[in-house]
Amino acid sequence: MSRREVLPAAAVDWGILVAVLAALATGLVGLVVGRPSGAWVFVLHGLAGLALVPLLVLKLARVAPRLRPGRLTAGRAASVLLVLVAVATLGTGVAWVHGATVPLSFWRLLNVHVLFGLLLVPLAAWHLRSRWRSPDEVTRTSDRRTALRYGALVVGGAVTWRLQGAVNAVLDAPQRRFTGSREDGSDEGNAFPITSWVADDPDPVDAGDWTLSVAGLVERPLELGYGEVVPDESSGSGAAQERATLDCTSGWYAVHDWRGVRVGDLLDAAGAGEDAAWVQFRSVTGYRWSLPAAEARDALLATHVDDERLSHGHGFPLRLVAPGRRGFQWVKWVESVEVRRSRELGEWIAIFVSGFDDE
Ligand SMILES: Nc1nc2c(c(=O)[nH]1)N[C@H]1C(S)=C(S)[C@@H](COP(=O)(O)O)O[C@H]1N2
Ligand SMILES: [Mo]
Repeated sequence: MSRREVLPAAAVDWGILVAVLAALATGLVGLVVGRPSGAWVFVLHGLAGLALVPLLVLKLARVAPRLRPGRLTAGRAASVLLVLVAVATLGTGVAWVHGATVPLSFWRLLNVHVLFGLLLVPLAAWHLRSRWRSPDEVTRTSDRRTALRYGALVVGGAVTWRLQGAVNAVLDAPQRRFTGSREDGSDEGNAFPITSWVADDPDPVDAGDWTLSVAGLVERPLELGYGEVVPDESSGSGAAQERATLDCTSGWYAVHDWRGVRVGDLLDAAGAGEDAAWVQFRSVTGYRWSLPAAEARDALLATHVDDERLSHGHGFPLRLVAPGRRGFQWVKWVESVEVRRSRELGEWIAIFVSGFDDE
């Protein structure tokens, strides 16, 4: 380590790589975490992001002389782009945590953060192709002082993490759930955000033409009309009811009283078999998702939200309410329940492409 360096170059570069990989992994996993037991994933995500700040400052201080306009090569231009995207990712993440909003109609700052984060992957991969450092270099160039300074960095990050709550109190920033989502439209019936994951935007479903099919590994497949899933619209007597949180990965959540039929009751009526392991919920658009059978039994197919009939945008006539799951799994406009032996992996594609083949 040269006299003027705070940390050896290899230690900084490897620290950056490890922190980026940790932030990427926790960021992706966080998209499917909906229960408080998974809150640590988001804590790690924040810590990885915070650790990147001083590491990137050190790195930029080191390489800045190489980036003067006269010395710019194509490879270095790509590196500059990488830096810009990294700063944008960190900036949008920090701004989101502190309650910033962007005036981009449909997009929330958290979407922008995810987009920049994903853009980092190919840019970073390209950068690493030509700048790979052997991990041996870290041990060769590091000493006790390096380790102590790294320790200070970690402690500093943890202290910053603690301070963030106080800063938010001063800023009067909106509260976040452990997932990072902010409250929007709870207990207000249909007046909460409408989100379609990518392109799903079907015409309103005519309840008269619509049926719900319950099929697959069952003894008696069912075909139910709207009147059979919502026996008494006004009182909802005999209907299943549940208070649950819809938490969208785009950064908002809403808590509502949902009413409808318990999936377990449908499965019992149809005589679901012993080998039923998964239950798939399919939308009129082809959008679909599966839950493990035991969890699916406790889920609701809702016709109402806070005593209002579901609006078209929220999935009329029937939508899945899957407590503890993230919003993208709460299938709207459900027309089929299929009991299955295994999970269909094509769901992961369907949620991205359904709606594109409509026209
Ligand atoms: N069929 C279908 N169901 C869907 C979606 C979709 O695009 N198509 N979007 C999902 C996403 S990403 C979320 S967050 C919730 C949003 O429900 P809402 O529009 O009622 O708020 O619905 C989910 N169910
Ligand atoms: Mo979502």
